[in-house]
Amino acid sequence: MAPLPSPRKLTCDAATAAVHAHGAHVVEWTPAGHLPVLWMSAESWADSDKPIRGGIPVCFPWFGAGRSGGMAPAHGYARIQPWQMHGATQDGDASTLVLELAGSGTAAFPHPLLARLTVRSGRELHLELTVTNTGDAPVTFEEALHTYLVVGDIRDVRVIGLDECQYVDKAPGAAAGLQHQIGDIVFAGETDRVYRSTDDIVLEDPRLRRRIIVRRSGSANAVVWNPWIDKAAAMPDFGDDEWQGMVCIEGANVLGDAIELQPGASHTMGYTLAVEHLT
Ligand code: TA6
Repeated sequence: MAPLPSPRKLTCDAATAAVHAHGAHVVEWTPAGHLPVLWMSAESWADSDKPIRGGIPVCFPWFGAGRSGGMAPAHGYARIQPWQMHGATQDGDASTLVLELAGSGTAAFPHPLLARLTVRSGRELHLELTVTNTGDAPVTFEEALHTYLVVGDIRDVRVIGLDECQYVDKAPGAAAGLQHQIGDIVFAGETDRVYRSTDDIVLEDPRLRRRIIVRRSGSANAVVWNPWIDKAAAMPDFGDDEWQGMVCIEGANVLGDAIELQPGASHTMGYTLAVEHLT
């Protein structure tokens, strides 16, 4: 275990961002004229063998404990591996960074895959996760860009755009089977849902007087998570009261929407954040 080096800063007139080679982890994105958009726990680990709490964890090549359970580490190995970071480039009003992780997998997941994350920080934040099957057999994997967003107070926000979508409710004691979203999502307890959705999602935050728009491509699922009181208290890398100031809205391909790649094939999932002031 070693302490993490400082992240790579991406600065341009339109925004400031920071990216760790550890896990290809975006830990900051602040567009000009706005408050920071990505939430980071004050209690986050900063060790080379642990995931960072906050920002945009890259969950790959499985989500949670995997589709059949029992997989470790949680959310896959990619977020605790050192990715190869290529040089940053500037184009007009954005800075772009490419990171890659190649490997033959693990004993539990013995599949050679190449993952490439492209981060483009400007007036919007755009991520593309491209996975290539570098082996000679088909492989099925899960992926999520597990984005933590800053909110003024989780009890005041609403998530718009998932109305009528089906979801799996992973909160403790939740009903089994597919549920059906009625209207906007508001928060009054631990919320942990995997939606089937390809539409844009809007986080409306009256306290910070802004809306955050989440746009996805190549992503069949959106995950919405807030740990609330008990789960926050149970996580050593999450402050007991920090649940009030964050929500995760993730782009993903998980569970029944896991991606199968033939040898030599690639798949790209896109995830974009935009911020607007509420007038
Ligand atoms: O995306 C929501 C979720 O799967 C929750 O179930 C919770 O476990 C969260 O991810 C955080 O997982 P982590 O392994 O980063 O603590």
